[in-house]
Amino acid sequence: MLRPQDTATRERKRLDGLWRFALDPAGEGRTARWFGGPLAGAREMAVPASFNDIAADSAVREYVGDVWYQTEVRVPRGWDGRRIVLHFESATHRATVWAGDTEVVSHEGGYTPFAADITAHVRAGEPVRITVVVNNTLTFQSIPPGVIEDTPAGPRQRYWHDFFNYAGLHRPVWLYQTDPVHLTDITVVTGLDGGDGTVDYTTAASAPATTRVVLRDATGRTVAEGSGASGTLRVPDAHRWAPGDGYLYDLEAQLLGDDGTVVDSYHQSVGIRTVTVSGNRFLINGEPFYFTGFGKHEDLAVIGKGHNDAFMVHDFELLRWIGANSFRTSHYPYSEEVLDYADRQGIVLIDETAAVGLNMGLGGGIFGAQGYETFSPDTVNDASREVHAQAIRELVERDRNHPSVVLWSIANEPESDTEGAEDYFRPLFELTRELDPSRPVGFVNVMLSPYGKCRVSQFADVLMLNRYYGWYVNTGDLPAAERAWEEELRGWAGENKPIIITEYGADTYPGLHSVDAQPWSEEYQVAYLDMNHRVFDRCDAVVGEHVWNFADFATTSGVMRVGGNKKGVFTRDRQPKAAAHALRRRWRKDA
Ligand code: GCB
Repeated sequence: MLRPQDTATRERKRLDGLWRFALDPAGEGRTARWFGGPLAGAREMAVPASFNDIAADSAVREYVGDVWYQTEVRVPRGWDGRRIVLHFESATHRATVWAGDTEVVSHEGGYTPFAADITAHVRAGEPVRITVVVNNTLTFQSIPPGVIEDTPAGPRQRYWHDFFNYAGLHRPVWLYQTDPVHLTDITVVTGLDGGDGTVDYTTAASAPATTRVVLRDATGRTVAEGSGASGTLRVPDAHRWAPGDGYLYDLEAQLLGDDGTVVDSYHQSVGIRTVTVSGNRFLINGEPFYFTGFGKHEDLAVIGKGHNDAFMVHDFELLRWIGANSFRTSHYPYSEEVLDYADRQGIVLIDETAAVGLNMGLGGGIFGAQGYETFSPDTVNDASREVHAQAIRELVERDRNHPSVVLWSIANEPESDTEGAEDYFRPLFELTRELDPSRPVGFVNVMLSPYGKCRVSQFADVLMLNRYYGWYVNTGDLPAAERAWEEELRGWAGENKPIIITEYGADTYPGLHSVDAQPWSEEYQVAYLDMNHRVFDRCDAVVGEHVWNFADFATTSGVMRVGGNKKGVFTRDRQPKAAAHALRRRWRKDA
């Protein structure tokens, strides 16, 4: 699926703004055909944004079930005879869409795009009513999983991941038009041959047509041309995409009509670079790369997981300020704006699916919540795995052309020390490699499944470890933590694979100070990070350090969380804690 673009042959219209919005606690809207007319009793709701924190109402914030969104859009007059598509960048966690009275598409999974060809249901120059029912329920067959439990206050959503279950239309919605004969897909894979770059491209179209491609450099100069639906372009003396140097070429693919006119044109940015794993090294363009950065979240006051350009640019400025060269899209695929911006900024990404919380031994990221078996016919089962497989397919399809993405993470902290886990994950690793042989594949290992016990890391090209020595274990005892951590890490290092520490962190209440570095104080966060860094620096196989987390973020409430997770190096409104300055001294040799 190609993302909407304005090109010489395509036009798009963004449907953001205030939509009508209604909760459906009785679950009656579908049978009562709420899509059949203006939504009764609706309030207004901002799109894109999570709906949860917008209303000052806990019934909205904690709501579980169907919510309805509706808007009316006029199809531009000039779009007569064109193919007209309605495109959602995401709907969390699933949605069904109607154009007028006609159901046009349903989609499962909260963080990947979907679209419907609505040409047959609209007329150029006329308005069309768009109604969307978004459902935010998590079950054992959703990614991420969850369960609805009855409480005296009514049904409550429970889940095993440690961030608030924000939902709704978080990302832009588009209406766009193309020629009836159009490009449907473009894939690029780049390589290096001495100083030259190679770009393997594959295009697909809705009907047989002549295809032409032109590759231009950042100044607009043509550097290579090709014809045919697929082929290889050669770029003499290529400017490589590299960490810190987000140099992009522009590949324009064109479909030609019978008379030789261009009927469709689509632009794909291309960063020429390679990614390989060799022994315990992670190589970008053949050179060892050391990841510095964070696990992040899409999480902001009021708009929840709504994308915001100003915050995105600011976050990347802070990444540069602190000396971070990378981050992980923990724990779901991020907005495509973020991926595009990372490409242009030369920021390296570990791209993660929404498969978080497949571990019923953890509660909200914290040890101890019991009561369910993770992998069983009644919990996470074969049907769940197929949903997970589809989430991987959609992630790889969406993000495979981004040079910033160097590693797939197919799950965060699943149960991984059991036979059930091994059986569940083996085919998912195979699938990911089949979909994209050009990148390494991994998953993020949890502390409950330490070296010697994990049965899933055997499938991974890179070991990604989340460890909280000195926080959840050896709390406040950094000397003991340092010994235990180093001992475990030495075990992993024997595997001869690169190790990225994908999480290490300590909750820190901003402004809390203590002379002797007590847990929760800013001093402790600094001392905790220092201890970790001593351990990493003694272990050659460690090729990266991602602190948990870039910023404080919202979670469900609980005795372990004070107004959310406070492991941020920045507060939720992006003020630095003492640890931010300490990290800057470590990561920026020039600071
Ligand atoms: C983890 C999880 C992350 C949590 C973090 C914590 O291991 O991957 O989602 O937020 O721990 O702070 O407990």
